[in-house]
Amino acid sequence: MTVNFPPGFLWGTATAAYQIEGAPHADGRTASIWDTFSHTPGRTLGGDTGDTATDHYNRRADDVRLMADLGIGAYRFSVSWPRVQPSGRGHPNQPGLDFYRALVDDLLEHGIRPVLTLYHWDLPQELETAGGWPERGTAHRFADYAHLVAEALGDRVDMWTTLNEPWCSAFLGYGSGVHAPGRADELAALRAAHHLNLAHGLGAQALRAALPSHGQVSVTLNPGVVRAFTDAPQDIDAQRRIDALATRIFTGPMLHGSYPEDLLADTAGITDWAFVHDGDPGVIKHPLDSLGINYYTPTVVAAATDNGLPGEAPEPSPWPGAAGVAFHRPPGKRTAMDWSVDPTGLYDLLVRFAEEVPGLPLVVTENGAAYDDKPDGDGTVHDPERIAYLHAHLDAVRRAISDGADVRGYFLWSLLDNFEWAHGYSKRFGAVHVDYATQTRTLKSSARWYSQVARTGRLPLY
Ligand code: PNW
Repeated sequence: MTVNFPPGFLWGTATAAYQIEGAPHADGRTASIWDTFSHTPGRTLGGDTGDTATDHYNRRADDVRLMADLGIGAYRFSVSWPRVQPSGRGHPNQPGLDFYRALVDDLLEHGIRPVLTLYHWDLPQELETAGGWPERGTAHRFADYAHLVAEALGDRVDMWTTLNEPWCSAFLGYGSGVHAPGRADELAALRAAHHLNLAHGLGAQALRAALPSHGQVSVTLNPGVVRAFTDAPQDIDAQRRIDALATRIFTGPMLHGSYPEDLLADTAGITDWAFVHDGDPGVIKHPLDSLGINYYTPTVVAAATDNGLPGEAPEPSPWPGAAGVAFHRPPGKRTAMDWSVDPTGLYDLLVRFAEEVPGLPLVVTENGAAYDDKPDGDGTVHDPERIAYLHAHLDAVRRAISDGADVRGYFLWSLLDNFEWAHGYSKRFGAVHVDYATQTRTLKSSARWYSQVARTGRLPLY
């Protein structure tokens, strides 16, 4: 027996420009904040950079053929802003746009639906030098960039996403500083979050103005699945605080037109939020055609207990104003990221948004797992743990659909092993193994398994 997904369900794989492309100096591209960051000693594991990555810039056609051979129906990729608008403002760089046009044409030729993300973290360095996301002007630069890409590709791409995981951009980039640009400043992180929200709203407006009427506009979030360690009131309050900072800081303005009152109160010691101008919430709440959800693992929180001893200096936190919250290790099996495997979290998220925003289609724009995959010598890579992970999470999607969630697609992160940000090449998320010394691609058994699921629209019972 098998279970079926709805007809038309999109089966995809996902990547991001800096994680796969390489070719940082080709055809007029300039540096992004990730070039600067990864070339700064001590920022990434082993000093890894995206200079070569999976060499996708030169292997685009082969990689598309690989997806076509697997029967993948949709491909979620991102455009590198400094490739198509090198200084972050002004005229487009035609050779950069030509790369994405060729990619999209290859996809369409093979019947693969292109799903384009405008911003997957690679801000042009020039815009960071001018202040980056903590500055309001960056949101306006983003809208101009959105318009430019829509003008160039709007005739052949109909699924558009403004931002990927603005939480990571704001709070890992400017809060904890473990992502580019590596700043650790609570106020800057909150300002960045607002200007990313504003960029989404202005960018969505720019897309609507430039796209044909069938163009769909979306955003991808990584909403937190935040669980309380116990049901003691102080742990429930920790859960509320982290849910506000992880999720509602974005979904409040984007879906409901305002910042949550409790978030404003929790962060009052950091800012009075005067950087939110009258009219901003109205811009940010732009009607969406779907909401993209990325999910990997849940978070477990409790109220921090003070043991009375002088503590160590705290690490810079990605949670502004939440020093009173302790993070616990969730139970269960773990991936190579040390993330716990918890498919119920994905079910909970999908049902949450189905109830919170009735009528808004949902798309799982990323889900997947890193494992220590090794070729076994006879040309195959066996990754039964990844198959189990994918199976369990797809089963959670199916359960959410049967409980009423309108989920339209699922994108496996990732097509290829790639540059896993601060972890460099040490973490392999691909359905396809990459030997970085030779750039040889080898299908993992999960790729063959996922290919069957994508071709049939059915999840085999496990
Ligand atoms: C997402 N966290 O990143 C990204 O969209 C991908 O580019 C990335 O490769 C993938 O998930 C796997 O990590 C995240 O620390 C990175 O909470 C870090 C976090 C969450 C998401």
